[in-house]
Amino acid sequence: HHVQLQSEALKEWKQHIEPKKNDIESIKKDIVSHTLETLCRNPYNLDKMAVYQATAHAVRDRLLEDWNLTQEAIHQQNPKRCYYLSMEFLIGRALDNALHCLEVKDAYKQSVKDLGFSLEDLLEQERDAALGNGGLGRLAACYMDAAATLDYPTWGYGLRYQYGIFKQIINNEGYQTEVPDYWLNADGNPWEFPRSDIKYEVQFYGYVATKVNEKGESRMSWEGGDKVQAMAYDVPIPGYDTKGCGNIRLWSAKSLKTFDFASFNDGDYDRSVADQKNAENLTSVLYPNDNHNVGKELRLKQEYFFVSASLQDIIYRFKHTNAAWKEFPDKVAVQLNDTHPTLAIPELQRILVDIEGLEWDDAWDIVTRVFAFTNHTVLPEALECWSVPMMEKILPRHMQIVYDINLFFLQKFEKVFQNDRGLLNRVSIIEESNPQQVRMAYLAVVGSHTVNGVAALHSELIKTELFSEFIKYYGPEKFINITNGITPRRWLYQANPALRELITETLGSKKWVTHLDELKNLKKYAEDKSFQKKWIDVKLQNKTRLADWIKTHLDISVDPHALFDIQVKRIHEYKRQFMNILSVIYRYKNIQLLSAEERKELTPRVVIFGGKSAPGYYIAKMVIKLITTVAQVVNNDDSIDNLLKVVYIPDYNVSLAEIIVPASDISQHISTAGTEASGTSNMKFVLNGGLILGTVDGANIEIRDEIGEENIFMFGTLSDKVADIRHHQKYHGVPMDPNLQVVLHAIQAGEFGGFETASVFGPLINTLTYGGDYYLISADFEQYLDAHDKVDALFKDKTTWAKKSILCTAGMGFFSADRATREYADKIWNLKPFTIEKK
Ligand code: BZD
Repeated sequence: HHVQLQSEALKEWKQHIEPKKNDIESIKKDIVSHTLETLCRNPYNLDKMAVYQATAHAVRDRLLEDWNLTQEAIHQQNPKRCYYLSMEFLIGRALDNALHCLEVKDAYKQSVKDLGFSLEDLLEQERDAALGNGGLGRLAACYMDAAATLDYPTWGYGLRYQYGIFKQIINNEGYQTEVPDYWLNADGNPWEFPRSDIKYEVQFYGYVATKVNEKGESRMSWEGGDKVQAMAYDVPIPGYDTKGCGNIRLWSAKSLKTFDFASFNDGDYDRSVADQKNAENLTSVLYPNDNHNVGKELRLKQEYFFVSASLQDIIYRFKHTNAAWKEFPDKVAVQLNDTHPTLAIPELQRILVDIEGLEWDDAWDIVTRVFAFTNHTVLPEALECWSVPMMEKILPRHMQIVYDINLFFLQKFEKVFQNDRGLLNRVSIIEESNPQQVRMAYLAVVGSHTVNGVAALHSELIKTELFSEFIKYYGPEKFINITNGITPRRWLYQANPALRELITETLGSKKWVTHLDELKNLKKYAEDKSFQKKWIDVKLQNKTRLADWIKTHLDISVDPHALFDIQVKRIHEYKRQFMNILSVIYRYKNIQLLSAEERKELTPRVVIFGGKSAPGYYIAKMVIKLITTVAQVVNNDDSIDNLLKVVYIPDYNVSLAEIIVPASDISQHISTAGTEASGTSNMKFVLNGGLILGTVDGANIEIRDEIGEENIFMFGTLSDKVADIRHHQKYHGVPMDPNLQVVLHAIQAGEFGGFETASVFGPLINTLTYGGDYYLISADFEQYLDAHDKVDALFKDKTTWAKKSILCTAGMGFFSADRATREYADKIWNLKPFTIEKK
């Protein structure tokens, strides 16, 4: 760290800095001066990007006032702090969100208009910060919003990937292709602050030696190897209705070796910059797999780089308060967002024992009082396991520490369950495979004081399945549930202005924005005819906005009065987009059979899909190909009277979600029971008055309990029946649903894309037959079609539909990220808000 300068004069002058003013004249001045001075542009040399940048700078100046106030308040109050360690933050755009949180959007709109531009145009210039795959990364972003809004002293830590999740292009043949997302382009990112004074060294490889420390004790020491530098970038996170402002600190890898002059002088220019490039590669790209672990060496290095830099920073800040190590757990809580940051556990143990000279047991006591672990999946293929030889090479000392953690754990375990060797093998952090593997989820359980699942069913499943053996030792209290939540700021207030205004006008205040339970007061209007009319009109506006987007970007015409049926999420077999498109084919073939008279009874549907497949996930990519192929056929078939349209929205991301989510009549959340830990888009759709067609899985269950079972379409095998059905299929084959059989025949007969294309779908169809229908598509198909019929029937009854839609929104108070974040603070972090003025 740099030598810190003390300047009394600066402190004094700071008092004289006037807060920014939010009248239109002041805002205009600020935008113009940023255009001229920050960007060095002028009226002869302007484009939308430049005006966006200038506007963003003007807004960020205001955000920084709050950021500085917050740091000062926390510094003075010195509360316990919480750090949310996540390899992903799927933030999306910042400008619109900041304008809303600071409550200056109208003033900016007018200012920008006076200068000759449209604010909505400028907002579109911003690239999404897409540093995440899906639900896990978006959850982290929602929790940072809530923590900032509630004035919790909570910081996020993450990685500053130069390439976020790839941009998805659907090519002319209807396949997904991937293009790198170079979001940190030459325009610069006004929403981050490079902290060139905050840098740490991170070590890799090398060997372990024994050393005698100052106290004359023998200690292990990690020596040699490579070093890479981590540099901090801060991303301010606005809170709503507070002068507090949160922060996410992202690490970027820089080389310590600037330049190899020897190679340069030899004329070997490639070599002279190679080390630098190698080091910087560490934080180049986000791994694009969700719920699938590939075990790549670079990923392990990313995880350690992240954990090492974050812990050094946390410890540096702690030491600044001159507290003793034993107070560390009273001052610091660290939440591990899935197992990705789990190396923090052996890393803190290493720092305390090897470097700080604590005894093992004292160190371990501190470690296990600091960390808590959130599990997001029970899918076996998603659980992180690292090969022991690989860890030994890259992190030799950590490997030893993990062995010791495991040994001491098993010793205690063995005292209680003496002769059960099978059990000891099953709970071992080391899996005795060839090569051996480190089970990161087990390490996270053993090194944390609390483990939580993300919805009630999921938290039960981790207790009864994934971690059932650990309960025998720890008891059930260590394992708790905190059902996920979403931020109402981005997902209603910002994304759905028409509904926001209607709700605020009806409830008579904006209190609901920070107290989402207030929405329950909408219930009394559920049957009010004039309110229903306004409600229906809001939905129609939002559907029209999406229809316009589809027309402009995809040149497909859809009728906003049709039923909008939406499934947008990562493409995964367990999420069953395949089942959805199979039912669409069933619907299509049915329409073909109907007479003109019968067709009058039908509800026109627009079925909308969106979502990315992991680039290496062959079956998921085939699902996309099937959907786009069906869309081609259906949308060009004039004989079905526009009763069905199928739309694939390419490159689904946070910004698109803000347009899509408010526009659903029905959204689908149809995972095989027991596979979707929670789901969070289900919450977003229902909050915006969309009904759900879903399975008895994840948070769907709690949504049903909150809004009432008469307001949700649920179907399908229950989770406790899934294993039996799979077992039965293995030995007796898959009983094929007759309607499903018809659909599969149609595909195989070349009705979609001809015979050549049909053969492409062979492996996809085989997932339903050969070796069993693992995700139970056939088993659930009949119930699924029945549920669709009920949706069609109800949609004709506009009044009842409107009533249910209102009751959906009214019942969603529980799913606020504010409630979830408070639960983390109370049940896990033991964290109180700091004191700061309200706005
Ligand atoms: O986490 C998701 C679950 O699948 C959802 O059910 C749940 O709602 C959310 C939030 O709790 N998990 C992920 O999104 N997981 C990943 O994206 C991921 C990323 C890298 C490695 C493994 C998983």
